[in-house]
Amino acid sequence: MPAISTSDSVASMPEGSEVRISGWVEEIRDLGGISFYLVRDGYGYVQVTVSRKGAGADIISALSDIQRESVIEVTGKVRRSEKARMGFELVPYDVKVLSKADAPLPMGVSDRVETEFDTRLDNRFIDLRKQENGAVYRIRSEFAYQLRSFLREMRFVEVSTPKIVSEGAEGGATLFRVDYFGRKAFLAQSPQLYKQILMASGLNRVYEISPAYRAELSDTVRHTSEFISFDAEMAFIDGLEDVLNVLEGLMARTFSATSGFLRETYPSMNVPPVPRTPFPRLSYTECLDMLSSEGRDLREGDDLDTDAEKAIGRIMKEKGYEMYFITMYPASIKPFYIMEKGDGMSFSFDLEYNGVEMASGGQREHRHERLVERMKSKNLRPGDFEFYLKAFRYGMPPHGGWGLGFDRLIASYLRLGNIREAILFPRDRSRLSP
Ligand code: AMO
Repeated sequence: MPAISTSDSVASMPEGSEVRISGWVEEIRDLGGISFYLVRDGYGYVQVTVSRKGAGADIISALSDIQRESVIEVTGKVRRSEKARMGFELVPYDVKVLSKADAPLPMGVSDRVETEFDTRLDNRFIDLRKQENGAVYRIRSEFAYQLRSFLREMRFVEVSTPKIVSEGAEGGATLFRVDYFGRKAFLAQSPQLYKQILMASGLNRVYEISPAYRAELSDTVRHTSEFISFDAEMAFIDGLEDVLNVLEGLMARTFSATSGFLRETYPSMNVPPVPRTPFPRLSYTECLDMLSSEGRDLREGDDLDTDAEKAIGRIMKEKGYEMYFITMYPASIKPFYIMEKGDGMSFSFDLEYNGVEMASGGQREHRHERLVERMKSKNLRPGDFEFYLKAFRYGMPPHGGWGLGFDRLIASYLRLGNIREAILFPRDRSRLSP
C-alpha cells in the first residue's frame, strides 16, 4: 500500500499513479450511478469519484452512513479530469472510515453563510478548517520564522524568561495576581526587567517571543489579556537611533520575505505592501503640531490617544508611509526604565503601523543612581526591585530595545480588524475557554 500523500503532491502526479490520501469529507454528492466525495486534507482537495458499478458499489456502501467532516482514508488511482476541482480525481479501490463526525456540525465549513465570531471561537478547530482562517496561522508562522532568521543573522540570542514573577514592570493596574505557594506573585506583563538584567550578562543582543499577561479591563479590538510579546534588547548602543535602525531593518526584511511566501502560497491574495523605508521619525512635539494643524489640540504632557494616533496615521499614509516612529515622548508618561533626555522628554519611541501602535521601546536608564531616582519619582519602592537593580551595580552597558505586540502586528498586516482573528484561543474578560 502506498504511503499517505498530501493533496497538493498528488496534483502533479501522472495519470494512473497509485496513491493513498486521508482527510475530511467536505461534500458528498450522489448522482445515482456515480458518487463524488470532496476530501480536504489541509493542503487542498482531492475529488474521489466512485461509480456504482462493480467494486464501486462496496465503496459507496462503506461510506453510506458517514456525515460531512468525517475523516476517511482513500487508496486508488489518479485520473486526469478537466471537470474535477484540482484537475484530477481519485478512483478508489479501498476506503476506510477513520473517524465519524456527528451531525449537525456546530458550524459549517463550506457554507457561504457568515458564522458569528463567538461561535467560531467556541469551535476554533472547525473554524480553522476554512482555508482563509487556517491561512492566518500559516502566514503567522512564516512571519515568525523570517523574524527569527533575520534576528539570528544580526547575532541576537533567543531567550526565555519567567512568566511567574514577583514584580510587574508596566504598572499595577493590569497585573494578574497568582497564589505562589502562599506567596504573592504575578503573571509577567512583559519580560522587561529580565531582558535588561541580561544586558549585564555578555549575551549582548537578546530577544524573546513569548506570552505576556495584562488584566485589560477595556474590551477593544487591539487588546487581549494574554498576547505574544516580541521583545528585543541590545547592549552597547550609541543612542536611540541604533535601536530604531535595527527594528526598521527587521520589519522591512520580514515583510518582504513574507510577501515572497504569500505570492507563492496564496497567488490570489492581495499581498500587503512592504512599508516604505526609511521609516520617518516624528517627535512627540512634531506630532502635537501635526494634530493642532488638524484642529486637535493636545496639551504637552498628554499621551497620544487612539484618535490622535489614527489622525497621524492618515496624514502619514497620504505621504506614502504605513510605518513610522513617534519618538521622544515626555518622560512623565513613560515607564521608569526609560532614559530621560534632560528637557522633560525621554529617549522613547513607539512604532506605528497605519495609525496603530505596534511596539514601544527606548534607550534605558543604565546608571544605577538615576534609575533609582526615576523609580522613586514614579512612586515605586527600589527595595522591591533589588533583583533587577543589582544587575546595574556591577557593570551595565548602555542599552535599549523594544516590545512589539506580535498578534497585533499580524492582525494589522493581514487587515483582520480584530486582534482575536490572529490569536488561536484568545483570552479576554469574557473568554477563558477553549
Ligand atoms: P507596552 O506596554 O507598550 O511596552 O507593550 C508593548 C506592545 O505590546 C502590545 N500590547 C498588547 N497587545 C495585545 N493585548 C494587550 N493587552 C497589549 N498590551 C500591549 C502593543 C504594545 O505596543 N516593556 C515595554 C516594551 C519595551 O520598552 O521594550 C512594554 O511592555 O503592541
